[in-house]
Amino acid sequence: MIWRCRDVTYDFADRPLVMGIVNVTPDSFSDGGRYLDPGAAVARCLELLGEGADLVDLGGESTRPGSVDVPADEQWRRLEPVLRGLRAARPDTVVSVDTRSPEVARRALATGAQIVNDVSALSDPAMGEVVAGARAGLVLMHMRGTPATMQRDTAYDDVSAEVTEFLRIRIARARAAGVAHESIALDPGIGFGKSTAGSLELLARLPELVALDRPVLVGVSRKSFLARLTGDDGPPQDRVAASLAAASIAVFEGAHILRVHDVAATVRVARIAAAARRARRTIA
Ligand code: HH2
Repeated sequence: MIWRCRDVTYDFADRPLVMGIVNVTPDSFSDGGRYLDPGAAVARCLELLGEGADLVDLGGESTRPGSVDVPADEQWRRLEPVLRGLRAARPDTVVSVDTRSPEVARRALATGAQIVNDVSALSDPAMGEVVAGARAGLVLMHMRGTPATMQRDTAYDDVSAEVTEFLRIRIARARAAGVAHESIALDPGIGFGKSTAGSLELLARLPELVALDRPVLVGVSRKSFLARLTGDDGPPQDRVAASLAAASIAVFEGAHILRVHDVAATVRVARIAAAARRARRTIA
């Protein structure tokens, strides 16, 4: 299995990738307001890389439940100085840009980003052409509706089958726009229009998504379903242990990429879970 992202190719031979999250937003659910200053955002990226992140995911728009769309110009106003600052400080950094906007993606790719993380999975058809034109990596994520509406209806007949079928169709959309099969990664969208039970079921049935034969990215870091399970009512920063437990399960069930806030701990957890997964394969 390989994932081609412009001039970078990942092969996932020995361990999953750890993608460090930096949200350049005033309102993200966990780190909102902390990295709005470009210098602070670049410093956070360097910190996460120092902790062992393989790549960083930069976002200029929160997609937490109930959030409202941020215009492309405003997203880019937030992201541009961070992308440029990071390139100056660490030119070899692999950058993913978390955006649903083809215009933001186009500008980010022109400024050196390698991956577009589109939580709407090409809802705007222009996105496919932008990604294809740059031969960039593409993350297709399942979401029901939009961030503003997605938690209104979280009931599914069969959540895993529906997510897998949705992503199969979006792979075809990406391919039709010219995106190479080897550049596509998939994400079940934990917490995006999912109940707690639905999020757990998606983790437990991750092998169904892995069977589509593309790298699978999982984002459980500090999400609220974890707090509902542990009964903690503290801030998202208190959900680190719960996040690590969920990340470990994701890797054991076949995840290739973990999108996380807490990089140093996740890198270690991912190594153990990946080793256990390999051991199981050896037995089977
Ligand atoms: N989760 C969030 C944002 N982007 N992208 C992918 N591919 N998968 C995810 O699970 C995912 C994502 C939400 O987390 P965060 O970025 O921390 O918060 P916010 O959306 O409030 O900025």
